[in-house]
Amino acid sequence: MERPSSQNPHAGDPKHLEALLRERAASFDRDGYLVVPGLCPAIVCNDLLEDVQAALHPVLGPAEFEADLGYPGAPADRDAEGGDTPRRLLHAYARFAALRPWLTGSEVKAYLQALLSTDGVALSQCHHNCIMTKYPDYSSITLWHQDVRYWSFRRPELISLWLALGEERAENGALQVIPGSHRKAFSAELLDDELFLRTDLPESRALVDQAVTVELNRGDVLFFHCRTFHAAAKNRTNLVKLSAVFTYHDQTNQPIPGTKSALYASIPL
Ligand SMILES: O=C(O)CCC(=O)C(=O)O
Repeated sequence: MERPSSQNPHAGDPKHLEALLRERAASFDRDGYLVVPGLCPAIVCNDLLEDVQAALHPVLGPAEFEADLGYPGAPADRDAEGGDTPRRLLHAYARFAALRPWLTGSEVKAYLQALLSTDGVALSQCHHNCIMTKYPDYSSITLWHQDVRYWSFRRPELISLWLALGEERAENGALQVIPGSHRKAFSAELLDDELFLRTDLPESRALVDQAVTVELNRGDVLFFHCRTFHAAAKNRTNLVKLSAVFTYHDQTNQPIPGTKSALYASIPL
């Protein structure tokens, strides 16, 4: 996939910034995803990487392991070979102080205000909020899905921020997205019992044929809508892939009380 040129939106004059954000919001609205190269400064990525490495060797909880999810290709259980392969370091907002000022800072906020069309943005502590790992050998395949399937908010209008902490390419399991899928209405038959897309049906095959692989470098950010279908393959390289993933919503779009989405308070930006 072609990557847009690197551009710091806050470097130019306010009029230019406004126009740039408007243009990018229109592209997000159409495609359901947006790549912003270099949105996270190198110093923030490097500090975070240091803390993440310390939390992975040995794995410090709370964490989720590939075997816990049982996605295709995952070790059968925690006692199987590769059973101790982590998938996600959880509660990343609370754990990784190096990232907090950037996650709630002016640049990220300006993007989310534009993409969500609101002044009041909040970061959810209940969804994603993790360091996503993809290890060689024992990482699994994530089938086509929409993140909103297990989320309970008044409106299915949340946006996730995926920060690459290293190169993301097809070979190491970069995310793939189906452009425009956040806007399509789907019949329930297209989804299996776990709400993954059934790719054996011609209608869903036609969708998957439009998929693009989102290639990222360290510091690049992918924003994607919670209804955008996405998937990822195994990591076929010998280096672990690390990404930080967080989800934001409009403050007027509150989680439904009593659901998992309401377990922890959101952080207003
Ligand atoms: O990196 C992957 O395997 C994709 C993860 C993903 O899509 C998810 O957890 O929702």
